[in-house]
Amino acid sequence: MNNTLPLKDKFVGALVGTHAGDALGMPVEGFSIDKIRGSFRKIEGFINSRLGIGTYTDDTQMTIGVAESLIDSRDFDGEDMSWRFIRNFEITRGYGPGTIQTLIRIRKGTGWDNASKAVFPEGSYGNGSSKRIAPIGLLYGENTAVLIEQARKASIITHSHPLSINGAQLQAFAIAKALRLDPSENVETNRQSFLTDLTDFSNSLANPYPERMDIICDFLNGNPSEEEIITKLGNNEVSVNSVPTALYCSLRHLDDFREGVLMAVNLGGDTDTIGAMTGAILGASNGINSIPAEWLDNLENGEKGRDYIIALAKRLFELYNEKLTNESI
Ligand code: R7I
Ligand code: MG
Ligand code: MG
Repeated sequence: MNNTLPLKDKFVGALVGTHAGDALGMPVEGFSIDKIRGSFRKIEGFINSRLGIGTYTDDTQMTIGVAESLIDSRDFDGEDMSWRFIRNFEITRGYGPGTIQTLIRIRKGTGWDNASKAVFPEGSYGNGSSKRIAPIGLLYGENTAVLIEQARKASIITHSHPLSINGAQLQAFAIAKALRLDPSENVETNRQSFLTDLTDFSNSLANPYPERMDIICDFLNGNPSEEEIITKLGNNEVSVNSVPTALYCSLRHLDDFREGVLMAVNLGGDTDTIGAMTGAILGASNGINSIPAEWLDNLENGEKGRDYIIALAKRLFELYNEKLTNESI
């Protein structure tokens, strides 16, 4: 992979970017755009809230679980990963109801690949599997067929609806491609190649993903209002109404972590999650040093906080290198 930015910095950027985007959006999750404007005019940085400045939510907590499991099992292991989710679970982080019920079922003995239809008969179409998929995109990005399958398996632990599986695959693919962008290249060139890759990939997915990518192409050629973005791409906790929105924010501000994540959060709705997904993509493309220093300083840093997440990303990078050497990815 030719890149002027060390790949390790990009692995760290993707996981800390998830934390930063999540923590930035956390205080206003569920706010309408009008409520955000009325309360803050525009969000420009961290805001205090019930959980405290820089605190992450379920999005980052489950991303940590995915990374821990991949590292310790040295590959995808659904049983191990589901128990990481259960052991790391802290209700105050704000989990989706379907995810909570599914994890309870697994804890009571249902198999990891069979538990996720507890609440929704066809499986949840929430964004709960897309939001945590960054480590899969980082580890398995060498081979798209492998990436697709590993993202599917990591999704179905809690989200087995085809639209959630596709959302997780699209987000994982976006992270894998962002990792391979060289930020020292011309941003327009990078944007075009990233957009082409995402559009081609989305054509293999169920509707409305291909339709959403067409809207993103149109948006990038114009200057849509925030209302138009919300109306046509969505900003809620459903996969099809949040993964494409994160892709658009990332494409629009491909060389600017701060602006991309702020755009995501200022749209309102599922702000922590769209912020986390945008942060993962822009951290993967631009690396840890693209995250504003004052934001890094504000991230929670307890037992499994910022420094732990940095160490996890470095261990995931080591595993990636070992697998590359052994040709096992
Ligand atoms: O997807 P999930 O883990 O929630 C993630 C959200 C993020 O915003 C996190 O930050 C956290 O706050 O929670 O949880 P699920 O309960 O699986 O799905 C989220 C929501 O999507 C559900 O509560 C439903 O509103 C909706 N949903 C469905 N509604 C009807 N029928 C998901 N699947 C269905 C369905 O099949
Ligand atoms: Mg959350
Ligand atoms: Mg959320």
